[in-house]
Amino acid sequence: MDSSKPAKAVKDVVEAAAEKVAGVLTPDVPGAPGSAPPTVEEPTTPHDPLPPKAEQGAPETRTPTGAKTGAPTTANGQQGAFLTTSQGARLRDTDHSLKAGPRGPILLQDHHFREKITHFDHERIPERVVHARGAGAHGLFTAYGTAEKVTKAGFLKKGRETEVFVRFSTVLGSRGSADTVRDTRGFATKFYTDEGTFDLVANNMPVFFIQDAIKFPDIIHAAKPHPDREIPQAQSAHDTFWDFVSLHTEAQHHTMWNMSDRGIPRSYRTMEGFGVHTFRLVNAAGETVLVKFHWKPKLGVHSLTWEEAQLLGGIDPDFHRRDLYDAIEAGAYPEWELGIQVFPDTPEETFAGIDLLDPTKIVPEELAPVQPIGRLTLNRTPTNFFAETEQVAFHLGHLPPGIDVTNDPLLQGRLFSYVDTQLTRLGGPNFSQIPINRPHAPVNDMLRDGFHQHAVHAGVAPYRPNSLDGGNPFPAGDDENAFVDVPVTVAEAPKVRANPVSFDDHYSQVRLFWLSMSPVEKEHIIRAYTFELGKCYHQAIKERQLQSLANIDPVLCAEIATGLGLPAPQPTVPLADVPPSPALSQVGREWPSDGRMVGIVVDPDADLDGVGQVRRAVFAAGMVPLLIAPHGGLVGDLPVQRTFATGRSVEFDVLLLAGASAPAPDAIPAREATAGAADSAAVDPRVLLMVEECWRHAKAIGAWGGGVTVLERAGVAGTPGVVTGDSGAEVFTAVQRLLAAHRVWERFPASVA
Ligand code: HDE
Repeated sequence: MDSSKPAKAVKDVVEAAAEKVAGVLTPDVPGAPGSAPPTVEEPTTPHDPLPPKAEQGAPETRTPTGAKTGAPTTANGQQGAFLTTSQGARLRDTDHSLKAGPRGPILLQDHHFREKITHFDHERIPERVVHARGAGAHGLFTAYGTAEKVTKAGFLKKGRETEVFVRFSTVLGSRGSADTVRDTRGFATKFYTDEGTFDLVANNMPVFFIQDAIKFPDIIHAAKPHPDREIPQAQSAHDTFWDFVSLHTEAQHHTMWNMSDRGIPRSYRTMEGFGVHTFRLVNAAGETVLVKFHWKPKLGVHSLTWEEAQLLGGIDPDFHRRDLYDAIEAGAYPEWELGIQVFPDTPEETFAGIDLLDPTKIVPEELAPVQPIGRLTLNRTPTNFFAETEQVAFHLGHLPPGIDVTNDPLLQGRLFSYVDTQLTRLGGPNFSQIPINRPHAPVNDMLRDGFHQHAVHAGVAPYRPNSLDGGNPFPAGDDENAFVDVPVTVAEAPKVRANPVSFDDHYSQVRLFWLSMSPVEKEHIIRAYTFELGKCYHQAIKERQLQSLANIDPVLCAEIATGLGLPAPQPTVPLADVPPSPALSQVGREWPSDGRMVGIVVDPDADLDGVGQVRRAVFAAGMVPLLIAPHGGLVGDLPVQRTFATGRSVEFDVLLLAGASAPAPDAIPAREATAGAADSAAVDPRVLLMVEECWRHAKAIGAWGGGVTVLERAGVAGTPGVVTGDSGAEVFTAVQRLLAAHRVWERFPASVA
C-alpha cells in the first residue's frame, strides 16, 4: 500500500509557502533555490517530493536502447514521501547510528549507516582531464532546411525540431575553478536526432594550438598548473605555457585569440562557437562538400574587461553558470544560429589558398560567408548537475548519416580520445546508457555486458552473421539510411611522421587577426600579453615570445616589450601582407540586451514610484533589475536583492542611481575595507566604488533625483555614457541605447590605430 500523500498535498505545500512570502520576494528575479519557498518551521507532514522548478528540464525518459517510455522525466528522480534505504525500506531515523548504548560503540550491523557512508565515499568520479569546469542546459534545435542541398542529415530538413543538450566549459581549470578566467571555452552540443546522436564538440575560438593530435598532451601539460607546486590554477599566465607556445610556434594563432577579448567572455550567451575542423557533408545523391560549422549568438559576441574578470573570480566564481541559468529562468532564452561555410570538395582540400585540413587556420567570412542552417534555443536548466552536466559524454564520432569527418590530423586523433577518456571517467564502456547520453534512435549494437549494464538484451546471438536470432540485427541497405563513410580517395604516399608543407606558415593568420581588431581590442590584446608574460619568471621565455610577436606585428611587439622592460626584436620572417577580416571584431554594432543585469541603487528617500516603474520597464525589456539598498528586506514595498555590503558592480551590466545614497549604518571601515574612503561623509563609499568601477569598465551609468549628486561626488558627471534625466523612465531609455553597443568605448580613446 502506498501511503504517501497524493499530488494535491504537494500543491498545498507549494501554494502555502508561496503565499507566505508573496509581496516580500518577487518570483520574477531569478535564482530561487527550490520550486517552493521554504517555511521558517521545519516541514513535518509527509508528502511527495516537490516538483522541479518550472524552468528545469531533464533527459527524456528513454530506455538504454533508445525506446520512448512515455514516463515523465521525474520518474528518474526520488519517489514517495518517506526516507528509505536504497532498496526502498522505510527508515525511522537517519540522525543517529545504531550503537551499543547511547555512548557507543557503533555496531557493524548498522546497514543504513554503512550504506549511507559507503555511497558518500564513492560520490566523486574523475573530472574531465580538460574542460572539467562546465555548465549545461537543454534546448531545441530547429532546422531552416537550407542545408538540404548539401546533406542528407534528416535533422537538418526544413522545420525539423531536435532536442539538444549543450555543455559550455573552460579548458584548463579544475571542476571548482572560477568561470571568468582567461581561457578558451568549450561549446559542445548533443543533438538527439532520430538517425543517431550528433555531437558537435566545438570551442569559442575557430583555431587550435596544435596541428596534430599527438601534441595534445604536450600543450595541456604546458598549460595546466606546474606539476611541482600545482599552481597557477586555471590560467595561462605562467612559464610552462609560454615556454611551449613560444617554442611550438604553430600555437601562436590560438594564443592570440586567448589574449584577445574572446578569452574572457561576458557570458556563454555571448560567445560564438566553432567546429574548428573542416567536416564533409554528403547529400542523398552522394555529392559532397567541405564545411566549417559556426554558432552565431543572437546577442552578439561580448566580453568582460580584464579587471571585471579578475574581480568576479573572487566575488562570483560561478558568474557564467549563474548567468546561463538565471537567463533561462527569466525567460531570456539564449539563442544561436548554426551556420556553415561551404567549400568545394576538391582533392587539394584548400580554399582561396588556405589548407582546410590545417586547424590553425580560419577561412575569413568575407571569403566564404557563414550560411545559416538552423536555430538553437536553450530553454531548460538541468534538474541535476551531476546526472546531466557531469555525466554527459561527447564524441566527434557521434555522427548521423550525411555528416562525415575529414583527414584533419587533429580531428583524426580526437576520434580516438573521446571514447577512451569516458572509459575511465564514467567507469566502463556503457556510458551511452546513462540517461543524458541515451540516443533518441533505436539502438541494436551487439555490444554486450560490461560494468553498469542497464539494458536487458534478449536473444542468444549478439554476433553477425547469425541465424539463431533470425539474422537480427541486419545491415542497413543503400535505401535504408545507413551512415555514409564517404569513399574519399587516399593518395598514394609514403608512411611518415610529418605535416604537409602548407602547415608551416605560423604567422600570417595571426597578423590577419591582429589587423582585424578595433583600436580598443588591440589595447586589450597588448595588455593581456604584457600581463601574462609579466607573470613569467624567466627572461628567456619572454624574449622568445617577443620574437614571435615581432613576426606578427612590430607595434604589438614594441608595446609589449616596453611593458616588460625588454628590447623589441626585429622580425625574422617577412610580415604577411594580409587584408583584415572585419567579421573578427566584436566592436561597432548594436545588439539585443536580453537577460542583462540592471543594478538600481535606492534608499528610502529615493523616488520609489519612479524606481517601481523602471523595475517594470527593465522586466518588460527582457532584462533583470537588481535593487541595491542600504539594508536588505524592503525599501518601501520594493524587494531588495543586494545591499551596499553584498552588491558589487561586476554583477551588473549597467548601473542606475535613484537615491543620494547617504552612508548606511554598516559603512564601517573596521568591518569592511570597501567602506573606507577619504571623504565618505555624503555618499556611502561602497556606492562610490560601484560608480567608479562601472565607469572604468566602460559601462553605462544613469541617474535621476538624488542619484545625480552621487555622480557629481564620484567625479563622473557629464562624461561619455553617463546620463541623467528628470525621471527614471527617461534615464532607463537612454541607458538601454548605450547598452545595445555593449560598452561605452569612447570613454577611453585608444593609443594604437
Ligand atoms: Fe577536446 N577533449 N581534444 N577539443 N574537447 C575533451 O573529452 C582532445 C579539441 C572539446 O563538455 C576530452 O569527454 C584531443 C578541439 C570540448 O564534455 C578529451 C584533442 C576542440 C570538450 C579531449 C582535443 C575540443 C573536450 C576530455 C586534440 C574544439 C568538452 C573529456 C586533438 C573543436 C566536452 C572528454 C564536454 C573534451 C581530447 C582538441 C573541444 C580528453 C586529444 C580542437 C568542448 O577526450
